[in-house]
Amino acid sequence: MDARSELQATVDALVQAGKGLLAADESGPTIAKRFQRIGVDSNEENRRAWRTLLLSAPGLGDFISGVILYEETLGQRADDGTPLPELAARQGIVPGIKVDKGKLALALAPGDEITEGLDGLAKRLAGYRQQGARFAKWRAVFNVSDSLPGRLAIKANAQALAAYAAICQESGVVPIVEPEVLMDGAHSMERCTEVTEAVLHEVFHALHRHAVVLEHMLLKPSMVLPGKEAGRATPAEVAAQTVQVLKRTVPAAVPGIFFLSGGQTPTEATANLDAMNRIGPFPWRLSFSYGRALQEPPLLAWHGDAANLAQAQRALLQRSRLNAMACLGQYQAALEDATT
Ligand code: 5MM
Repeated sequence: MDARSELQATVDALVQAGKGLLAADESGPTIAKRFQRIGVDSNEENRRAWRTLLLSAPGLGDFISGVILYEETLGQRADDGTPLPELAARQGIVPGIKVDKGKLALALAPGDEITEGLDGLAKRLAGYRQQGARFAKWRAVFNVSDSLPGRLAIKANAQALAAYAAICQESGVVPIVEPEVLMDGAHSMERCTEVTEAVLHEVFHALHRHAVVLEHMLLKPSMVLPGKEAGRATPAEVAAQTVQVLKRTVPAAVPGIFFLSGGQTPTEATANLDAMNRIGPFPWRLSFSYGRALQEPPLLAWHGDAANLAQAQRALLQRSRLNAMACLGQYQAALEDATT
């Protein structure tokens, strides 16, 4: 298969009606934070057990088309020796890999951050491909205040996202471009709208400059929401505002927009996605690429105890099913009470 057909095949496998992505790519410090909540030590064995539980949930492939993994997981095996990426692939779930190296303070721009990881990326991608990864993810983070993010942070992160996406495509790996406008703070929904629009404009300018093929990439944005300390917006408000920003900034050639949950509760993330899909049709598929909003219920059910495995897998399936319905605009809050 030539490189273009391979990228297209991966996009087709990921972008399916009524399916989304599971983000299970928490770095060391982040997974430690998640485990701390349930009193579980973040050692390699516990991380392997948790991610094996997720990827082996029977029927997960009915709702999940791809999973984003952390580098360590790519090399881990289930108890029977099956490599974890293969466990996903057996369920028809495409394995992907987080390739950024995290964020750090942007020099001479107080309060702003930049994501790093471009050095040696092409070489790393070749290794990840051998381990089964067919797509990648890079996350840029934007803090919000009256003055943040600054122009420099918007431009520098857009540039890095575009350079990453171009390197991925040249390596036969589909890039997911993730610009996250954070919910932290007391900013208004209007301020989030303004920042998200500015960020997405700059990201697509940079992608164009870097000759990234829009048909062979996916976007993973945050929804337009008020800051966490500024109260809540209704799903109808979130949907209207988010869709307006996307229509203004994301070219129709992009096949799929897979939202991050960003600190919303699992039910909020589902209801907001559903509200968007009720006001379609759109040129792109609108779906989910949730981490916390998919993993929180099964994590609380698991508690690090193998005896809770089946119950935790049922909780993951239930959340995945509800989000799959939201992709079709068919979610109903009453379904939250259904037994898992
Ligand atoms: C924003 O985080 C991404 C989506 O997860 P949520 O739905 O929970 O917001 C997630 O893929 C994130 O990029 C990974 O968890 C890696 O995060 P860290 O901070 O560990 O690099």
